[in-house]
Amino acid sequence: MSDQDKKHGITRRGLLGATASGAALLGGAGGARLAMLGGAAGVATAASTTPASAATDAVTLAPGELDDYYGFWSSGQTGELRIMGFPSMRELMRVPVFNRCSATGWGQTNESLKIIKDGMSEQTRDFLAANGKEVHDNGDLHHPHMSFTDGTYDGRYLFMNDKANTRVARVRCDVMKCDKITEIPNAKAIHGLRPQKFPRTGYVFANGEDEVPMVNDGSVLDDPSQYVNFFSAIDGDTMEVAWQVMVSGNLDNTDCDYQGKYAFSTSYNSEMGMNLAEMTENELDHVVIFNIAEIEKGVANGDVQMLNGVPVIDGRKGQNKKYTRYVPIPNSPHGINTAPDMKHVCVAGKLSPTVSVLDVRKFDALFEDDSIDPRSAVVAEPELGLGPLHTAFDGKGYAYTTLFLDSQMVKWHIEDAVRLYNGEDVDPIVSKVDVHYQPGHNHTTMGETKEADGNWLISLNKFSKDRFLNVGPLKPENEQIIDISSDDMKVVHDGPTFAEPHDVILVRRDIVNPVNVWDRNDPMWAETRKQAEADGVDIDDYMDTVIRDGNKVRVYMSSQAPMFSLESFEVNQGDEVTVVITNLDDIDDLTHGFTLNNHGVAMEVGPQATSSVTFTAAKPGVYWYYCQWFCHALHMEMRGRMLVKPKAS
Ligand code: RUQ
Ligand code: CUA
Repeated sequence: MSDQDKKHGITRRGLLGATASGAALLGGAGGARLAMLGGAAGVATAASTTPASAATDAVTLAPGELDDYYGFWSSGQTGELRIMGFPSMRELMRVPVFNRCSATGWGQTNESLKIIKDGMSEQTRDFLAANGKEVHDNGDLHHPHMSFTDGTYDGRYLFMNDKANTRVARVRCDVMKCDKITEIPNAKAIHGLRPQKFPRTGYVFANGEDEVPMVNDGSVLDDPSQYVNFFSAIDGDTMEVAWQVMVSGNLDNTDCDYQGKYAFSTSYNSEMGMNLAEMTENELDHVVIFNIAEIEKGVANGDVQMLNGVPVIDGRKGQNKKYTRYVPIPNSPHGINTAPDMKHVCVAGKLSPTVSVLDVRKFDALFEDDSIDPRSAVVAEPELGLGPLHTAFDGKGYAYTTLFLDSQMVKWHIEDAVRLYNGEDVDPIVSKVDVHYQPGHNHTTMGETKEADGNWLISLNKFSKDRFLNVGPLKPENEQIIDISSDDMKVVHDGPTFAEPHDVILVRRDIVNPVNVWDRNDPMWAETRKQAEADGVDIDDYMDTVIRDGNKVRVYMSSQAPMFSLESFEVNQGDEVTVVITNLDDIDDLTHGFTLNNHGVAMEVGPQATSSVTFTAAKPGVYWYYCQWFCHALHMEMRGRMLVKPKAS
């Protein structure tokens, strides 16, 4: 414990508990219970153990040393994916997905615009046009997850959600670029997302969080009795929505089994409440279990309604119980995580101090006989502490749950919790450690696969408060690495990050094998290639061709350090100009760029890649373009001029 901690520790932590529950959650009918939670938080966190020094070395790598794991990080409302080296926590790369990226031109290049627009609905296109935009330039990326084969990561793809604009995206792990974005119809606010674990991905399961009328066209407005929610299964290969299930209540997080039979989602608003008091009213909410084979059968037999091109199964409560079962769970459950023992599913209670443990082997019976009480699938419900949100696993039978209100991580034993539930006198809790502060997600190395190795645990804390130099009212979040090699967990590293890393996966480095140089036949620029062929230009070769096509001008050039093939090109004021560039350098790390002065135009052109950008040359005059990626001793000289001839008036 530091001197500062000694001085302020307990009082400050007590205050934090009160603030988090009091300010953020208090109010309405649930207020009294929540206030109690906040008050108790101060008491529960009296013990404090802070950084041991020896273990810190393990997370510090000498210059030139490589990490053992890739960390794929969400960035929340920043909208991008981040790649970190783990455990050093060195940020390696940012992959733009739902955001607009100034460095790479994501959201501006023709190649990226095609990816973003291809999966967009007609309504969104019209809406954006009415707002003078082509694409959304924001997103809220919570949950990045890798594709699976046979219960473990396979290094093909990463999938992720956009809660802000109801989308699911895919990133190719060979080049670490986004190649598909699908707007999910019918559902609103895609939140929880997980790929199918077995036999492979397969489906990407995604939850809609916001309740809206089934057909949301304005004909029904303030009548929540007609609101529904949708669970979506997206085909991970095509990125098209395969089917959806209409459910009762809203949907929060989701996961699936290791057998390929079931997916399951938490609902914190089984009440279908429209305000805080209503949403937190019931002592029990639920987990919905989805029977994948039965749903597929239902879709094949036409037991669906088609909504916006998607077959939708009615899986609401009280409907046919062969598609879904609803397991009552206390209270406003949030995280749901399947253990690497391939049997247990841990559902974090959030407002309940419990984690409910479901046994997937009990699910068959629920669907074979719909008179069986769905609660029979619950095999343990240990009381762990206040504000349980997410659970991670070490592959050795232990689970690690974040306690938001207690600002702690609790290590507990799953089978012991089952024994306790069966009336045996055992305490499943092994230890608790303070984290700083208010943890949401946590993750262990390979922890959501059957290859969980139990080497490291990370806690993603929503508040950093006093842990770093003050940078003003907006503080970074704090991610803490926890050594779990012994029963006593030790916090060994603080890592600040910008808005807001909800979630992360930690992937063994041998699984991820990106290329160094692009393949010239990459589909990323297939459209551009087609246009070039029509123009008689070979984009795989040196090119310095300007094609005029009415008031459209296509400028083809190649780049090779330290030169563009065109030192200048001329267009007329008002022309629609497309600049196509192939980077002919085929060396590691030799990226060029194209930035056009005072035109808001910039793009990355990786080694052996082709990129293009289109704009209107509206201003007469001389404008320099330059390479914005430092590529050579004469990088500054890597530039040229666009000459814009004034309109004859
Ligand atoms: S949720 S803090 Cu968006 Cu992953 Cu639980
Ligand atoms: Cu090319 Cu800098």
